[in-house]
Amino acid sequence: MPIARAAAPVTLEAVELRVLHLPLVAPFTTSFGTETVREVIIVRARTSEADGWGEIVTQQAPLYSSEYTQGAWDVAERYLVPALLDAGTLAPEDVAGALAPFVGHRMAKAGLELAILDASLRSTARPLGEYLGAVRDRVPSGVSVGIQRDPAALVDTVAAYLDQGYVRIKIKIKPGRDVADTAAVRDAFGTIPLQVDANSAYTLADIDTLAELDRFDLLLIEQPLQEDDIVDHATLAARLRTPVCLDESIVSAKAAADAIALRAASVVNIKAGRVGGYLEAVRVHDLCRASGLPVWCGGMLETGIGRAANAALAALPGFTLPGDISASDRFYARDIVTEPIVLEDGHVRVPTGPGIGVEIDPVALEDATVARVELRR
Ligand code: NPG
Repeated sequence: MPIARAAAPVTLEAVELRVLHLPLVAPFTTSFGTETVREVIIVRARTSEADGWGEIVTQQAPLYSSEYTQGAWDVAERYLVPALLDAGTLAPEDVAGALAPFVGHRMAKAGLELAILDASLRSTARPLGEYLGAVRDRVPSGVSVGIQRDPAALVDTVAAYLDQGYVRIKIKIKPGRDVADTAAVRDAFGTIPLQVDANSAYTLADIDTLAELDRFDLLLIEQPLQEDDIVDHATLAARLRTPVCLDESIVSAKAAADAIALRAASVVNIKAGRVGGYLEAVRVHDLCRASGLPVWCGGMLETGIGRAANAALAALPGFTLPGDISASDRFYARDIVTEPIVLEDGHVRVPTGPGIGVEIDPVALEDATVARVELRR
């Protein structure tokens, strides 16, 4: 029986959108490119009851998925925010329905829903974790390591994260930077919990190379094939001993149900932005749990806003693998919240304050802002 989730309705008066540019402490390289500055949209929902904060986790360019920051900004400003302002008084559970007529744009919808959910929960002093169904007060923290110059540099980078206490390592791979990189990390650090992420960089023609990874006893291989290659993922999963985990392909609870039915995945990465919000993320969690699949919480280089919300989500009972919920300083020298998430004994704490449980640092927010708009009723 799913837990009933009913948060207080709020009356939306205005929505502020900001584009932030946050420099990364080190370049982050994946199969789709290198990021040195995080571009992200922060949402502030002004309601009669309280203000709430959300984060739209798009990247500057549509490389991870079809969504990108200027596209999210445009659809939010032109369609999504006006629909919410028209709705007037609404409960967080009504947001997805109010936005459902607009196809896609899940990251934009997720950021808006989080801001309204945060406002609602703050108005009744209720923590997000409690609302979502958290059963833990801290969650194990894994780190996602970008592709480095060469395997030796990768070993050095991983060593530094292990020294900091991260309990699970994920390395990014791409064709030509897979078996040797994985072997180098296994050779250097033995049986540490290790997984790889391909971000859709392979096709079934690479099946023999991907099968070579079986000898490394990985926790999983994440999203080896394209977003819409569900049947090919099933073919691959039948051949590999390494569990196949889907990320980009799982855009909704329905997509998760289909992937499970087709045996395309035996593990699921849950990202609220990718599935259109934290409420849909809980539905993906519930479905996977009922089907016996482990899930873990993915990351999109979130600021302190999204990082706090992810920690709350990852405290649900089905999150049995460590997530990409690293400390704020893994990416940022200066976060936009007053108490950025820190690593404590390999774990991060689930915030216990009202709503997302963190406060915004107004100066840091202003300093990082490169565009701002406020839409009113
Ligand atoms: O710890 O927040 C984090 C980053 C985790 O590797 C990570 N994210 O494919 O999962 C991913 C990847 C990503 C980064 C995706 C940037 C999209 C943009």
